[in-house]
Amino acid sequence: MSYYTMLVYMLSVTSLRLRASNTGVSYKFVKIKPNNTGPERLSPGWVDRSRSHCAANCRIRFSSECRSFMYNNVTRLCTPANDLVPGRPGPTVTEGDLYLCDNCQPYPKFVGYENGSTKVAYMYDDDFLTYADATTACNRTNSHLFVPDTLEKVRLFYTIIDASYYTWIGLDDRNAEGKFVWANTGFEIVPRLKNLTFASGQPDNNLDSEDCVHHQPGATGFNDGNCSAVMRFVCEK
Ligand SMILES: [Ca+2]
Ligand SMILES: [Ca+2]
Repeated sequence: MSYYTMLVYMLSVTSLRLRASNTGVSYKFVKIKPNNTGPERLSPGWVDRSRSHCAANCRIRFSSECRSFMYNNVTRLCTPANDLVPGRPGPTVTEGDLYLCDNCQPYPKFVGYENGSTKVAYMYDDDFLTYADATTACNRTNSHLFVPDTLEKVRLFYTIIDASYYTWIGLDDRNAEGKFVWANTGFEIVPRLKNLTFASGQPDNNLDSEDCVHHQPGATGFNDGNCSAVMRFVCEK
């Protein structure tokens, strides 16, 4: 075997092994009974051939976002879903039974919170990203930067974070100077909440370059900072 033939042989074996390991991954889904948690639906369901095809198609279409699915044995409706979140409803009669992935790779875990009319799932990330990158990171998990648009959610925000780290919230005036809008709705923060939640003297658009809002260690309230700074962030959905 020439050196070249051997190299080609080694490369082909390697790629075969890679393909085998790629296609050889089988995900184990176990049937569970939801209690006070329910799955987050990823899209409307479709009629599938079988429960195992439903599982496979869920993974193919939604990759690692497919963490669970619902399957109706009679109608064969297959509904793809994500993590289980407290406060979400379990499967309906139409959706059938709930199956949860037992051996999926770790996925950002959202924590459910419910108090009166406040019902959110949040994830405190330990990455340090710019405001735009943090926004993208949240969007990848079908979420947005945390929006403390009520006093209850402001209080919740401070219980989620480690206050010794700079942390983005979903509020910025990137589009119109001085008009701070929420990441989820685009609505402007109401003056009362703005007065209550920003640190004294903020927002000040320092050096004409501060458009993104964050928690600042040691400050009693939010600050508008430079969007290119890298800091921790909280996602919400
Ligand atoms: Ca500004
Ligand atoms: Ca500032």
